[in-house]
Amino acid sequence: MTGVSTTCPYCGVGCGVIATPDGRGGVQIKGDPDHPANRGRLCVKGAALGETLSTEGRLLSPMIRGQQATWDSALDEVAARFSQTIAAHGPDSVALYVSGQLLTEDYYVANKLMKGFIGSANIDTNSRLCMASSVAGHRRAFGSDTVPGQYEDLELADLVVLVGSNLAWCHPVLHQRLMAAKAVRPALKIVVIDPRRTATCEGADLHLALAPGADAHLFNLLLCQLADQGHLNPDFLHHVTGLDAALASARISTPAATGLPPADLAAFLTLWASTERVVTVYSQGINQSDSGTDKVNAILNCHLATGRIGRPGMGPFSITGQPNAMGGREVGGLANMLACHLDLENPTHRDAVQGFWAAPAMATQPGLKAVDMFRAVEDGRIRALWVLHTNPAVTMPDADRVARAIAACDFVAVSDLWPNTDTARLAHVLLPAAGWGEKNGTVTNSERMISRQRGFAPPPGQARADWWQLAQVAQRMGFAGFDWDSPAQIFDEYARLSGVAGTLGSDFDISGLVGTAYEAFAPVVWPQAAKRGGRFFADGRFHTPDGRARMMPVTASLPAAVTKALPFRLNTGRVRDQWHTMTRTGMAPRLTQHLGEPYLELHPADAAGLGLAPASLAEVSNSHGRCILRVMISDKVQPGHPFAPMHWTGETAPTGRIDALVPGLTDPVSGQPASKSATVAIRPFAAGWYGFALSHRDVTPACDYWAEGRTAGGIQLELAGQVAPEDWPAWASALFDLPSPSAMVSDPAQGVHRMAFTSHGKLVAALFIARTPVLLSRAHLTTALGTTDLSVLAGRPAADRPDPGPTVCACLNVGLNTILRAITGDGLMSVDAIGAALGAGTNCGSCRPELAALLSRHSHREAAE
Ligand SMILES: Nc1nc2c(c(=O)[nH]1)N[C@H]1C(S)=C(S)[C@@H](COP(=O)(O)OP(=O)(O)OC[C@H]3O[C@@H](n4cnc5c(=O)[nH]c(N)nc54)[C@H](O)[C@@H]3O)O[C@H]1N2
Ligand SMILES: Nc1nc2c(c(=O)[nH]1)N[C@H]1C(S)=C(S)[C@@H](COP(=O)(O)OP(=O)(O)OC[C@H]3O[C@@H](n4cnc5c(=O)[nH]c(N)nc54)[C@H](O)[C@@H]3O)O[C@H]1N2
Ligand code: SF4
Ligand SMILES: [Mo]
Repeated sequence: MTGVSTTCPYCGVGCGVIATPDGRGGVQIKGDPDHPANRGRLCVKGAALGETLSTEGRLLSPMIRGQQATWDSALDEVAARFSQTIAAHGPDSVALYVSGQLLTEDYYVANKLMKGFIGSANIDTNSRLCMASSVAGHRRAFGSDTVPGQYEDLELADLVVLVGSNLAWCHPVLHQRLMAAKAVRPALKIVVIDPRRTATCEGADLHLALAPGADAHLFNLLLCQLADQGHLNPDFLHHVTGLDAALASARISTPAATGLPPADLAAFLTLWASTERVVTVYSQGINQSDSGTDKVNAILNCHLATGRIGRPGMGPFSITGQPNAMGGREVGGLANMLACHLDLENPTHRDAVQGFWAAPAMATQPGLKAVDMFRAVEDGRIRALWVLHTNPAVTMPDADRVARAIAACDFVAVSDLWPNTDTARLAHVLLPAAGWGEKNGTVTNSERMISRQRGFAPPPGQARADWWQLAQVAQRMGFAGFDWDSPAQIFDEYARLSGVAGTLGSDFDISGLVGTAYEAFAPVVWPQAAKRGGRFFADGRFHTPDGRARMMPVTASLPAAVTKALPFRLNTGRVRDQWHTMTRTGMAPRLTQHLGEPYLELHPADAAGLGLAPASLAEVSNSHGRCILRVMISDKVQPGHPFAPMHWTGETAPTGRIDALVPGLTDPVSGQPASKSATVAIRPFAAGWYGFALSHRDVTPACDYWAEGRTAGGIQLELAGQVAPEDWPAWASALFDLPSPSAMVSDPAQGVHRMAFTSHGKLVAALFIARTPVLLSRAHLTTALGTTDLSVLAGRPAADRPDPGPTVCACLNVGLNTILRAITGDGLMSVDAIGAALGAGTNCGSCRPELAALLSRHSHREAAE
């Protein structure tokens, strides 16, 4: 079969992928050289897509209360429960919770069903946890939710400022484009603003490790500097209102509030002020805050005041996280929006959409935003809920409370690929969804480029596309206008509606795509008018009532202070090789090797104060919940401000669900939760024993702490408990569900127990127990599964096979020790030299910032010696 061109299902960069099924069940994945977003590049997650397509364990048929069911009965059940609930309690007693990973066509159907036919706007999306503050900031400033710029602006700029964005790990291909531009033109300066020293700081000219949450102070100070030093743009300010009020508020901010060294602060302010071509990229470090909308506007204010917007190489750039976060905003997936950038609260807009849809019951008021929606589920205002393509029992703030609310809801339907996600396990009706590569539709990336996702394999079992599920339920609820045969027809209807929106002044008018050849559809940026070059606002025309942009007065605030009882502020976010709740990336062994366990990155001074040793376990808690996390001591975080990743779940590490600790505190304008600033207490977890296990098949340990990761031949488990079992062989047999071990090494006085289980002479499971964290080479041990080599019980690699250490380059499987040996032993001096010697960093390039960090650490050491 020839390659199918499609779009990566992960981040908002929206890279083109060529997928070529090999005819033997496998799929070869390559970057699409013709896709304008990536020109053939892929990051490590994209490159590993082929390893995540196994259908083993997939949800293959609808289930009603744990029993297999037909599509007819499952869809009838969802429709009937929704209709009955509405009849008894009104339209606001039902809700849809959807996702920025849905395709535009899925999203369109969900939105039409809820806002036009059920007559409630209780449809919200995980974009509330992600982009809502940017949406609200854009609408306040521009009158519309419009991202003005294009990716190439990062390459054309003289200064790129990355605020609260770990671009190197979260938008790797865009980061590579930026670094490539800087390599050609070193005058391009890069500044990273992040309390944490991330991989993105490698290759940056300046890192501002500001006080957490102090961004609005920083941009207020910048606005003052712009005004005081003659950098305002009087011509552009004719198109802008609110300068004086914004400046008056900005004047209250003080340098001290930023926590920055005065020289660094001054360097940044001068650089930004004096550089015309400046792009300010921002992401979750800005959005996920209880004053996220203000922070967005503090950034937009500076670009509006200088007129640095919508022209090549300049502008504010809110970068989207999910593959279709932008498409969902365009289609009106948020509870307070209508389709095509129209306004739910504007009667003219509502009437136009109602007329177009021939809708019987338009919602007239915004629905509940995610956090409030789950509160309403909790207190019974919402009695029927349908969750599609998201895992709120893990990723919502106050996740334990959200999980309890879902569990207690009268009726819950979940559409997912897998039956065992933390959310799916709580459903009454489970609907098997067709996944990436099995379905068709469109997505919009961060630069407003619409691309096709195309199927290249049939869905397994009875799995069906999300749009089809939604349209079927709508029809079974008795609604007309949901009888499409294909996503192409839905896209066409949507494009026509956008034409109606265009006549009402909306910028989102893609009616030029009506009747487009859907199969051959090539990536296209809207607006399509060529003279704009895909950018907005250089002409000073905005979508506000008076056509002028609005600078907003921003009274900068800081997150509420920590307390004596909860003295640490917990930052959360992503790791390089995992995607959210790991339902896809968790399947690829090579993606587990980089950072394979939930951890707490803690400053050495904090660790010393708490008596926490490297690789020990910490118990992190507050009134919302409790986690147990592996301690990673690092001066990349500031004292008092540890960091933990968001990826682990009840399936992979039940005590690693970080949102159990995050309060449901939200921004008052956008409703976006403050996911990066929970206050917590930390203390050592009193582990009586630590363990590491390998198993050729999935097992569920019964102990205080466990974390699972996939390896080439099965799974690996990190384990710990307070009280050691009396009989380790019996405990191990029960864990693996296997008869007694075939080999064992024990030193009970030292608390050391090692045992191997074989089947037909081959290693199928192994357990390593110690009183202190198990310091054995995981990379070495995991290669033993399925072999006859029982020397693993010795726990050390043989002399002829040096331990490669933890994986740095996941594509070519090159470990830390191998790289360090080459740097020190062979005197390698550059990332390219490492690539030439070991291959590391030469495939997708995602690890290049880490290679650069290893090199710089080594050269520092040499300089100090
Ligand atoms: N590998 C990977 N990539 C992804 C994803 C993934 O799951 N894995 N998810 C995608 C999605 S949906 C999204 S939304 C994006 C998110 O992309 P990013 O926003 O880049 O990622 P995060 O790690 O959530 O947070 C970014 C940074 O904000 C910093 N930060 C925390 N508090 C503050 C603060 O007060 N001020 C400032 N300036 N910075 C702060 C954190 O230290 C962190 O480094 O990533 C997308 N890409
Ligand atoms: N503490 C903390 N919490 C956070 C964040 C943070 O930075 N810190 N970030 C927040 C952000 S920005 C985001 S975007 C969210 C992400 O959080 P979620 O959206 O909850 O996480 P995912 O793992 O992406 O969930 C997607 C689900 O859809 C399923 N799925 C995959 N393909 C399909 C399909 O084609 N159809 C259907 N129906 N289902 C499918 C997957 O198996 C999975 O269960 O997390 C938020 N939560
Ligand atoms: S940067 Fe990586 S995850 Fe993002 S779209 Fe491209 S290949 Fe996919
Ligand atoms: Mo996101």
